[in-house]
Amino acid sequence: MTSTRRDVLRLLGLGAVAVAGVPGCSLIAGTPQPQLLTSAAPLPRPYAVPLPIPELAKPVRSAGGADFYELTERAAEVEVLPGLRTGVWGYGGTFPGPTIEARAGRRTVVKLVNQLGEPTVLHLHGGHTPPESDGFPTDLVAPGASREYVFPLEQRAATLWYHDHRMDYTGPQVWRGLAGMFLVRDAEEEALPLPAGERDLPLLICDRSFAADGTMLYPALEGRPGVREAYMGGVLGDVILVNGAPWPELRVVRARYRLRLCNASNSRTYELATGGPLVRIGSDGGLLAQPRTVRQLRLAPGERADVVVDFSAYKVGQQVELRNLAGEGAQARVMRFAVDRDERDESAVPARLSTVEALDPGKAKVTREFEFSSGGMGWLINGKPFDPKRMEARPRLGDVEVWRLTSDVAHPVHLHLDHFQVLTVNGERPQGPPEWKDTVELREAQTVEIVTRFTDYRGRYVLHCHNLEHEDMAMMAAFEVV
Ligand SMILES: [Cu+2]
Repeated sequence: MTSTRRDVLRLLGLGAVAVAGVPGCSLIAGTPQPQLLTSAAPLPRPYAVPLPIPELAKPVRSAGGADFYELTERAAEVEVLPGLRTGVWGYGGTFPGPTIEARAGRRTVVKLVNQLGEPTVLHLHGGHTPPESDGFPTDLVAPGASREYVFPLEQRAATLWYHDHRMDYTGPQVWRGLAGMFLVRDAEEEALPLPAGERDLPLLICDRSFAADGTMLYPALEGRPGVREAYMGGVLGDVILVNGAPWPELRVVRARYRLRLCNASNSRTYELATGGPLVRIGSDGGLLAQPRTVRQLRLAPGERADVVVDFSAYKVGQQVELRNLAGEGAQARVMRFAVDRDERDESAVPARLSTVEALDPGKAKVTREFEFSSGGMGWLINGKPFDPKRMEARPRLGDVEVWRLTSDVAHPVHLHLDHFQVLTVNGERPQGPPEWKDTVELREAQTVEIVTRFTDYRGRYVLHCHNLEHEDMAMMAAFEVV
């Protein structure tokens, strides 16, 4: 794999930068949008497949206050569509990978063993991680090699996920299956009467498309020239998978469930709704201060939301669809809950969940600008394609900073190292008290101001678009905490 999309980008880079630098020109009209790949495989009717729950990873050992895991990346054949075999790249050979359950403040060490034919990089999305373990996109684990990632997890309980983060190839490698959930728990959250055990459900949502033989379709890395570039706006699948199963169904009891919704799609944004109330209790960075009831929930790639749904509002025999109001046809469906039987429910959603410190933008020493834009044959931040050696910012450890992000088309922007709070969207304060985020969706032609504080670790990190095709086409910037 010698020629990459990056080469194409470099060839066209100068012209692209010049065009992108023209303010107010009508680039948006010609800016690539995500493209739908249509499956040739026979697709199951919705809700015919039971919802799988990924296995919990077991530590290979625990010592010195740390838990040690081994994750082997390998190719495997799994049944995604009934009756067909699909080749995946999976952590532990499964898609999604096993769920890792960890405790805040307890060191979790993951040894990544790469048994694939391509280099990989592991990133714990939402992890407050030292730089050498954060999965900088050029810190490659070569085929046949392994690497230990150390996660101190000095952070709040939260729904995180882990996935591949290799420069220029994150899109195809995540698409092939390299993603899994990672739950951080803590005593504060466990003291609350929230639904737990089997009623605390990780739901990793992503879209894929399949060739007639069940192979996952993805615009070819090599082969016909220009195919990859045709999809630079993003790749959309026509099958919605939850925990790796197409439009699955789960039998539920008449009780509250905590749904840990994670949008692991390459470029699809969902607008999730059940027709009933969704009680939001958590965001990317853990519990909200208070629950907030919503009717629908927007989730851009990389974002998570924890919601409680009370199925006692339904009768036994009723079916509750989780729909995607942003999708059409089959892509408007996600999964279904079939209300199966009565059960005693001692869970509750307390009116106070946690304390969320409001970061004060008045304390910010610096305000930085990051412009996310199209560069013709790629994507740019501040007019430049990603260069892992160039530091776009050098924030000082301990400092509060305001980052002003602007977009042309929609970009879900993900900041590594520290969580942030959204201050304004197009100049307006968002509704409700502050919450901790690590990914925020910039919608078309928006300006979003975030405030963050750089804590604990000096070193190199990245800020990037989490539309994985945008990310792979260079929409990333490195920064160094000094
Ligand atoms: Cu983007």
